[in-house]
Amino acid sequence: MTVSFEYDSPGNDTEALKQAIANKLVFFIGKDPIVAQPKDWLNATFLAVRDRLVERWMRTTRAQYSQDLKRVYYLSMEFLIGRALSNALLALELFEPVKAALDEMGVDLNEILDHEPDAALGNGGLGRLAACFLDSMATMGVPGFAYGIRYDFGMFKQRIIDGQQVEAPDTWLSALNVWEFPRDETQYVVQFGGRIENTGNTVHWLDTQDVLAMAYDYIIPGYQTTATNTLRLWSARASRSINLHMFNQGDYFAAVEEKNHSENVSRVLYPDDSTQHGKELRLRQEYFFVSASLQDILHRYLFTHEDFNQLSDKTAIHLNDTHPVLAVPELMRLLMDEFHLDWDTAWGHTQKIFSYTNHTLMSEALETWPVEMFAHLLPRHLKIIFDINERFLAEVKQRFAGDDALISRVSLVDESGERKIRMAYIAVVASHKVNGVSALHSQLMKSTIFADFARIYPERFTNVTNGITPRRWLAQANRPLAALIDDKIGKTWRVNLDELAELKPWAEDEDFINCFMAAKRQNKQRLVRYIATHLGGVVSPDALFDVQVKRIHEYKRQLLNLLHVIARYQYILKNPDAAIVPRVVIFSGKAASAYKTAKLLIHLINDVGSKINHDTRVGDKLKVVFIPNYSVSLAEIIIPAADLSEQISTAGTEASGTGNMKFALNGALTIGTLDGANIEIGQAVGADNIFIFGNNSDDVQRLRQESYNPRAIYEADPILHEVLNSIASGVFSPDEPERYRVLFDLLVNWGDHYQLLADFADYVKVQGKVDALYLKPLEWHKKALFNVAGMGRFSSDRSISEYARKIWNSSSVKL
Ligand code: DL6
Repeated sequence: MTVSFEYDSPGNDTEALKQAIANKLVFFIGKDPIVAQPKDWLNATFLAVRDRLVERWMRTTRAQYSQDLKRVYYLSMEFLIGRALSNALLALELFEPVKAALDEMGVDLNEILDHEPDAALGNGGLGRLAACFLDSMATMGVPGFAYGIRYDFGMFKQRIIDGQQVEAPDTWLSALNVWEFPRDETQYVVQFGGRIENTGNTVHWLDTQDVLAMAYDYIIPGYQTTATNTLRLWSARASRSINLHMFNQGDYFAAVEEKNHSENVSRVLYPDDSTQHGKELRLRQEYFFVSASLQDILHRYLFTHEDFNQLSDKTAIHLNDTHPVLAVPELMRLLMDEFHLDWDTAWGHTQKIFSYTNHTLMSEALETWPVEMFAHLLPRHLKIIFDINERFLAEVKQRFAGDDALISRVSLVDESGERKIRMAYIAVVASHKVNGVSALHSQLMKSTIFADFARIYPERFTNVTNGITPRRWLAQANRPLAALIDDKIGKTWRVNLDELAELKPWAEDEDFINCFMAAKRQNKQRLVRYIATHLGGVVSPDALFDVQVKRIHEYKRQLLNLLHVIARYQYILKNPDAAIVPRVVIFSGKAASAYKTAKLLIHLINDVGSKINHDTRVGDKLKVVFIPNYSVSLAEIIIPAADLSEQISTAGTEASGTGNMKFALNGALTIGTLDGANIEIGQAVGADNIFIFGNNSDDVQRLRQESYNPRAIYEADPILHEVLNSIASGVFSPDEPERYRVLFDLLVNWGDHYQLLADFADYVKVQGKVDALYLKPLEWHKKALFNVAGMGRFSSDRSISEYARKIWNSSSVKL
């Protein structure tokens, strides 16, 4: 029986909003307005805004069901979402009305927004890309549904103590989280361990230790559309049967222990995006979330279908990197063992359903798992992987007869030492499409890590260059610039970023350029205030803001940036009367907690900063600032304030980069290598409007294979020589002169793997060109405007429409 009833749609005028917020404050939060704290107002506002989304959410879900659309499931271990309220206000176009309503109640919206903790369920680029994609999928009506883990502790909080990174837990869930909908009724059993037993054609997985996965839903609002999507995060709960059994026997302590052990699965996000940590727990996490997600996906499918005939027509599952690859054997297991499909039918669906994005070529980030660990934790899945492998290798043998080396190279099991399962290879074999994230990366993917597979399955490989959502990264983060753009070309660039190209003619209008400069200055002043409040330092907005914010990693070469900073410092000391463009060099980023070199780099940045910033001979000519605890919300303050964007990875190592896009969209000029999406940004904004330096990826490869001699470069370049000697001899660490010796050795004596020295001279030379241009503000800002105007292609809406067309074959919901 269908119950039909009416409900009032909540109003959006100031009076209705005031009433709604006040009601939430009193009746939900239970606070008298007289004593309510900013946090209470935040939650009350959150709840009032959420009400205005729920109706859209239900309508979208109903439409998706009734139109029986193909659903796109995005599986990702990471979603670096940041704050939700300001984003929802923007999507609903409620920022001004809510601000007015709160104003009338004596509450400052901007102040309470600052009290929302970031949802930091990701490490860096991969997780933030997932968040941008959620925004675009909702905005474009792609029937998307994303799955991940509701970590109790997200990305660690970084504090800098005595110049060094200190990690503290991110307790983002300690306060009331009014944005999520706990779904007590949506829980799935996830099995681990045990043994398998065959009866006839049926395989049983028995004697397992079970954990429950409980769903928490988050509404993902689309911008200026009633379409929304859902992010469903899984939280681990101890399986009830275990608890009851132990409690009944009176062994309370063991029952609680067991409970804690089970629930550890969703406790913490691994603070490392390139190496495997706490190996077994990480594997458990991966299986936990894909098993729950796959059960949920099939459950939803069966809600409106009676058999599996249409499964692959109605379902696309996207693997965001290799972390969710266990979804492949899990789908096979469910279809065969639970729903009794035969292998060929199950595999036919699997290959049509899955697609996979690779986000890195770095071997340490390509997951492998010891066969032994697999056998002990996921015996049924190991068997399925072996079966997939057997069939796959038989196909390869038949097609490439006699090429035995190929067989062992492409086997899903690495037999070269300890036997290991190659997760990326499973992803390629099981997916109908595999994409890289920039043109260069996709091409290198085919010529390096997946060269053999590109021969076997050439039609599978494709490229979808990354993108960023213009809603968060321009409309929300940079209100002064957004307002200026609205004034000239209207507001629809938010959903059609190509329209930014209409700004180009305005480069000839000096008044407009002056307004453009004024917007940048406003953003710089906001950052200056942030630095003053949080770090106590004074920097001048007149200086060139030279910014490198991203994970701290050797391949991203923050050290190359620092070598230039030191060279500049030494130049200033030697040439006290020389005219020099004042610069504030800003760094921000976290190092994986176990990554010693990266942590040492943070220490060096802070030591160099402390020396330079206190040297009265330098004054405002040069300042170095390390802003702790980089996060999405901090990026929203830093990026719009940048003049210069440092994208200086060794060519061929940064798969795409998305920070590079955010900076250019906010009118910073890029200094960068021919790496990742920098290349495409250069093509889009014009070679005259970007500073490219250094070796390209072919040069890097050639040097690596042939004759790279960093010591010779060090000895031949007096500037570099002096810079490196100052680091090695303790100029920046007089209390411990040997502290940075290892960095010197890495560069000069141990091969300089990321070829900093090869690019140093050109980098310094091009930095000189940056200075020269900055002395001509009109010219500089014209070029900056060409950057903004050229960024249409880098909207995540474009990326998502490519995924929908080339990979998922999905269509949008009609509302
Ligand atoms: O594709 C998103 C993002 C790229 O923009 C970065 O270039 C790339 O480094 C990053 N990869 C990761 C690590 N991946 N793994 N595993 O975050 O992806």
